[in-house]
Amino acid sequence: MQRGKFLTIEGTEGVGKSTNLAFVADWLRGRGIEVIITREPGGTPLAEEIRSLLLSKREEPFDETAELLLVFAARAQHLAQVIKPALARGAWVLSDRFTDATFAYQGGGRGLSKAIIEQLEQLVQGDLRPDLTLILDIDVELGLNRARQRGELDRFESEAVVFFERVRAAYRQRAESAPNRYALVDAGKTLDEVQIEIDQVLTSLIG
Ligand code: Z5A
Repeated sequence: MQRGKFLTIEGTEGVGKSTNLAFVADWLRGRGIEVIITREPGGTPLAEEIRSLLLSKREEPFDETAELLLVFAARAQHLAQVIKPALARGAWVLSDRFTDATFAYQGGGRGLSKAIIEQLEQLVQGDLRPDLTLILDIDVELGLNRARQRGELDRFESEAVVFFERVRAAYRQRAESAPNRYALVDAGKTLDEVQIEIDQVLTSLIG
């Protein structure tokens, strides 16, 4: 059995990940591919509990290393229960965020060491990396305006603009460092234009 492909979608707030995730899933299913949709942090009942811990606002300051370790704890569970079994039986996995979000939010945003994140990545994932990561890129203020229209903000969404500028820069840097693994999509365009670009990326992936 041929291993399925592992696709992830990333970006800063209000960039349209959820909207375009559904588009990618429909696109692949329309070509007869079995697709599992999942997300991080989360994707299993236990990992979703960790997600609630990470996203909820609290009075106690959240230690940045504790945050980093919780993200990877959720990921270990997600990989073991969902991602690896699905890939092994030939299904494709489409995840709303994965480890690039850790490099962007905990690395870029919080300023934690890239080398430490890489060590945890190796510990938790071994050699498993996404086959393709779509990074939706948008002006931070424009994305935050879209996100704020959805109502109450979670712990991450409440960060300052400068935090998201660092997150965005880290994503862009990753895209530039490995153009074969990443597709950087301009998400500031209309939804139709964004999806034309995603269609082209997927067409070249399928070959
Ligand atoms: N996090 C972390 O720190 N470290 C990690 O390792 C991981 C995660 C894995 C939860 O993520 C938090 O976890 C996240 C980072 C942290 N920070 N936050 N917040 P999340 O992915 O669940 O949360 P989110 O970023 O808020 O994602 P979201 O709810 O899926 O929102 P979205 O992707 O931005 O997209 P959307 O709902 O599809 O779009 C937003 C609105 O814009 C919506 O009304 C759309 O109709 C509209 N939209 C979309 N595209 C367009 C275009 N092209 N034009 C106009 N309007 C558009």
